[in-house]
Order: sequence, then C-alpha cells, then structure tokens
Amino acid sequence: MEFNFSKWQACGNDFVLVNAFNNEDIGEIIANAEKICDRHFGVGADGVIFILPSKIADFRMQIINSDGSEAEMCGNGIRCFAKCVKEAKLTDKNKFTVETGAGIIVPEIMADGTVHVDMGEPILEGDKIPVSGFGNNQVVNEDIEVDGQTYKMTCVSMGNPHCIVFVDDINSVELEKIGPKFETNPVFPKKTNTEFVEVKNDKYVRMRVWERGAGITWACGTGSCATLVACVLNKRTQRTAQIELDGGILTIQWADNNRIYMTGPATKVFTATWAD
Ligand code: ZDP
Repeated sequence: MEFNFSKWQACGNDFVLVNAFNNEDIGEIIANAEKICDRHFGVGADGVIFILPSKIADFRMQIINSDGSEAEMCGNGIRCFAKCVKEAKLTDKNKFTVETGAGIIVPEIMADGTVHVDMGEPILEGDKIPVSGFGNNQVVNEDIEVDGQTYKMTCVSMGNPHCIVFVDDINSVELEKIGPKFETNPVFPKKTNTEFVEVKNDKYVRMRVWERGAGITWACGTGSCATLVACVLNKRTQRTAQIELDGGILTIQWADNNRIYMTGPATKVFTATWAD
C-alpha cells in the first residue's frame, strides 16, 4: 500500500488527511486505518480524513476513527480539511461547502488563519440523537446509570452523538475508566462521545472528552458545539462561550438562527508518503 498524505492537528486533535479527489482507491486505506493511526506502529492520529468530490457540494469529507469505525462528522477535522484543500489548490475560495454525514457544513478560512465553521443546527430529539427511551423529547439533565453510579446527562447530536455531563471538578473525573462505559451504555444505539464539563463562568467552560471510536483525545470540535448547546439548555452559559480543551480553546456560538458557529485553529504538521 502506498499513498501520499499530510498530517494535521487542530487543538491537538490530529488527523491523517488523504486527497482522494482523483478517485484514489481508498478501500485499502480504510481497511488499514487502525494501523495508520497507531501511535507506535503507524503515523499516529485520532482519525483518517478523506478529501472527496461531491455531487451536491464543493467537496465531500469522510472520517474514519482510529479504531476503524466511521463517524458522520468531525469538527476539528473539518478545519484541517478546509486549510488542506486550499493549500492543495483544489479551490481558490476561502469559504466553501462540504458534504458530510451531518449534512452540508460550511467552513471559512479567516484572514488570521483560523477557520470559522457553520456547523448547522443541533439535533435535540432523543430518537434522532439517538438516545433510547425519550421519544421526540429533549434529553436535558436526565439520569443515566453508569458503572453503578447515577449521573445527570444532557444529549445533543451535531450529526454525531454526544452525551454531556456537568461536574464540579474536572480533575476528579477518571476519564479512561468511565469514558468507555458511557460509550457502550445500551441507551446509546450508535454508542456515544462523552464530554465532562466544568463551568468556570457564563462565558468559559473546561471540557474533557472520551470519543467514540478514538478514546481520550485532546479536543473535539463537534463535542465543543454539543457542550455549548448543553450549557445553554441547562442555563449555565450565554449563547457564546469559549470551550477550553486539553489541546486548546474553541469559540462556539449558538446563534439566533439556531445554527452553531465554531471558530478555532488548524495547522499542518508534515506531508509524507506511506509505503509498506
Ligand atoms: O463521532 C465520533 O465517532 C467521533 N469520534 C468523531 C470525531 C469527532 C472529532 N473529535 C471532532 O472534532 O468533532 C474529530
């Protein structure tokens, strides 16, 4: 297997990006995603992202988690994606449309190098997130039992599922122990990403994530959007707030038009060729 790629990171959430615009055969790369993402035997990444042509948008993004499973959407990844397609001269526009499993997402590269993304509308109906047992109702501050302990969860989909749990002290959360138990809890038919959130004030929160299919990562873009929505639904922050992650800070806004806007950095680390 041989392919060219570039390695990118956004708040320390890191990805292997593959330009498959000219119909490169990506099946073999997908089948080897776990090996490619391995931090000891591979490149080391939280996921593999493909740049693909689209019939309904300027581009299509496909994301494979580090365990080989596919995700609908990736917030940090789409900022890397935006800067990568611009750098590869696949477009001269700074703002373009990207088809994803969460619908059409619109990133814009700003003059300061950050990427501002229209992430679409949050999905709040239980059945659509999906979380079982709530029908079309919202899932706000509801009980969930995990590992013999009852937590309060708020659930939001940004195309992919998120479960947000507010805590008093983020440092006391045993993420590697409890994260996988949330991920595979039977109330989440498609599993879940889980965000533990300590609210510092009504404009600033600290969040740590256990990602579905990837484990602890240094940041999660869709998770930051879902966190802000959960903060507003629980009246803990204003509709714009900063989310401090292990690897950086994202600014998230839930605008009056019901859309979520995310702003943050994305940086190329290197380009290389995989050959084995
Ligand atoms: O939904 C999932 O399976 C996630 N692991 C996808 C990746 C989300 C990501 N961290 C983000 O920034 O939104 C890349």
